[in-house]
Amino acid sequence: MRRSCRGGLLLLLLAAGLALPGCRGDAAGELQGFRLDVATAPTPPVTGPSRIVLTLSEAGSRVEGATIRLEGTMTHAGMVPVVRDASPEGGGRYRVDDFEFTMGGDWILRAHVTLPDGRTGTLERDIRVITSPDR
Ligand SMILES: [Cu+2]
Repeated sequence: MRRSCRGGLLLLLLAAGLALPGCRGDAAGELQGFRLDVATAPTPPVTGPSRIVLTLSEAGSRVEGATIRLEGTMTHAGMVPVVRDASPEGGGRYRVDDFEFTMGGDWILRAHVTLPDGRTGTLERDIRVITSPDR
């Protein structure tokens, strides 16, 4: 059973590696305890112009008075991120009217958040974008 033991050790090492902090290389880090919900129009999201409404909450309560810069990117090399500032709408909602999904595929929407008390951090949501038949 030597072989399976070694496999187990490898798995353990991999798990330890994954648990290392700071792998994402974002200085601000993830905002713990907060939640970001994403709605797009059109839905489901397609390539081209899109309106995005972000809802920020903490423990089920909407968070007003934050500042959010939305960065949309993909995991492959050579991708130019799409960055927009969101406008507060009240009720913990923040809107971007002129977002643009420049490619189809798997996107990461990363909200750079400044909370009303000055704390900063990021929240991410993955989103799949369909290639519009018009493009
Ligand atoms: Cu891309």
